[in-house]
Amino acid sequence: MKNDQLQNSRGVMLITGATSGFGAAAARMAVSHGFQLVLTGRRTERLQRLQAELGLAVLKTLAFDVCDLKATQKALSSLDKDEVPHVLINNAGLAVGTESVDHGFYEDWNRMIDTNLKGLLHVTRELTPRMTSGARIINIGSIAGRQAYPGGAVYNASKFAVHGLTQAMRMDLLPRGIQVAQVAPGAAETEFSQVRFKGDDSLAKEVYLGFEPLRAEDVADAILYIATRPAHVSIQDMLIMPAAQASAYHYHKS
Ligand code: NDP
Ligand code: 8X3
Repeated sequence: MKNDQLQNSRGVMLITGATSGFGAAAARMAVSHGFQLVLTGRRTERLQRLQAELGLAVLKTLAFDVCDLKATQKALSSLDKDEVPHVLINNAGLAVGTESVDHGFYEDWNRMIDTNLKGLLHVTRELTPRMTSGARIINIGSIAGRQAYPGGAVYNASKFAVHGLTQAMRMDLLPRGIQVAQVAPGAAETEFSQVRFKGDDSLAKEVYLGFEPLRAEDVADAILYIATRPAHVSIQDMLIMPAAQASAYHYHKS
């Protein structure tokens, strides 16, 4: 990014979970829209690679685990005034396992609740006091936060929580002029299923057989659409699905 482009910046976008999937795609797309970036995730090397790729548009990378409150506080308190986001993308999240509720693993359940719900709260609580009128927050929910499905119990619960939390956050932050939106995607091929199936590539690939899933860029496009609306326009909620998916249960597969 050149100096004159920096002066025309749309402001700072902070993305959690920028090391892969939706977060990385949103980071790349945000640069072409003129945002400056603060990129976060746990994998330092991925953050460094993205910074090398995106150059001066990246103001800072912060490697921390959103589940760890102290680490989150330490990382986010390092932001200078001009690095505080105008747009916060609460994207970091995961599903782990597909066991039914009578066979699930506490460790998996804790990871999902700690990341998808408590992690989102940690980041939001640390940043919102410093955010100013006109700022936007975009939470990444899911179709899994609208419709429960067998084997999804705790992931469903965490994303239903994001759905509710998004609405309450919008009400709480209304007097401060901070908009709060949710993007809720259906099936998208990222590293999501590799994480869910604990590194089993063939199970992960099977999820997307016989239909064309969303790409990370499709979701990034929705995020950037919301982030670039005029100040008086608030997109509150966007459900975005592959054409071959009608609901959490209905796929048209070849
Ligand atoms: P990816 O697995 O590709 O990306 C997940 C991102 O979250 C990574 O950058 C990862 O970074 C980060 N992350 C995970 N745990 C933590 C943590 N404890 N602390 C900090 N960062 C963390 O998946 P997606 O891009 O698909 O997922 C992004 C979001 O979208 C998630 O909230 C997911 O639930 C949601 N979603 C995904 C859908 C899909 O079908 N793919 C559909 C609907 C919603 P790192 O490992 O470096 O920490
Ligand atoms: C991820 C989409 O349908 O696998 O949130 O739950 S789904």
